Amino acid sequence: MNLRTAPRRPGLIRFAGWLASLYASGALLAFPPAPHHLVFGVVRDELGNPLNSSSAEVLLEAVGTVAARTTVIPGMEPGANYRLAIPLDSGVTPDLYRPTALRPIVPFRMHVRIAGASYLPIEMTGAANLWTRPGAISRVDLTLGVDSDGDGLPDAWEQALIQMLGGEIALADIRPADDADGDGISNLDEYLAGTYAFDPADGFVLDIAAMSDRGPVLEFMAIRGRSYVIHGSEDMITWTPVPFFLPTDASDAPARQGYPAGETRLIRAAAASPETGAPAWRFFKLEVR
Ligand SMILES: [Ca+2]
Ligand SMILES: [Ca+2]
Repeated sequence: MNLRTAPRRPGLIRFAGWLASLYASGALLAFPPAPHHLVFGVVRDELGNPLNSSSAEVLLEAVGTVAARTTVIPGMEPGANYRLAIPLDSGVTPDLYRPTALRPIVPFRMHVRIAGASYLPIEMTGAANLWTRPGAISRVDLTLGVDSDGDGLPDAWEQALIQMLGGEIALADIRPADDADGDGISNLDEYLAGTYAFDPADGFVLDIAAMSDRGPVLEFMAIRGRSYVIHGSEDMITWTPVPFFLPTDASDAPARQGYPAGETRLIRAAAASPETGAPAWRFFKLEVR
């Protein structure tokens, strides 16, 4: 029997050393973990109103375990009442840096828990979403309630609209892109803005109510739970946010960048003067979140 021993060759040793260093660097990639994926948005009730209770919790569940949770904070910031940092693993090694960390691609679902009851938001009732982007920020608005025709509008909101339209039509006759009251605002946009989709006189309107020494006074109906930002333009092409003052603001208070509505009421907003050298605002529009 001939036993042959492979000669030691410097080149092979260097190659093995290169492999070892590659493995070591691969292990390093798994810790620290990939950056969190930040999810934020609005949790709305079945009538479209942003949740006004701080006893609600948003939970992200993946593979049967709760990976992250946060509390709903009414009026937290314009256009958001929750913010959830989701731990993501870099997925390089078999062991997750912590048991609840998500791999870069994993199905997940978000639940909302209120007073011990768990609600699956409409947006999560289809196929589970995939999580893919460490370090990114996603907006995920969540709507509670049942959406039996799957059009994104909760049944309760559609039924209320059907009653106000005479009760003769079915859920399937209420479509998000339709304009039930013919005021130029789609049913979906009325749902999001909190305006009456059956009343053409109730819409999402921004008026110039007066001129003050500070500038134009703009008027709009603010709906509880929504946030509003005014934009101005000189040419209807380039728009910039317009800071403004409310009549109740102290004379030395800084201008507001937006208005989070704690109640439904008419708002009169005096636009601040544009910064020196900036174009004058001649047109205004209102954004609701
Ligand atoms: Ca529906
Ligand atoms: Ca409408």
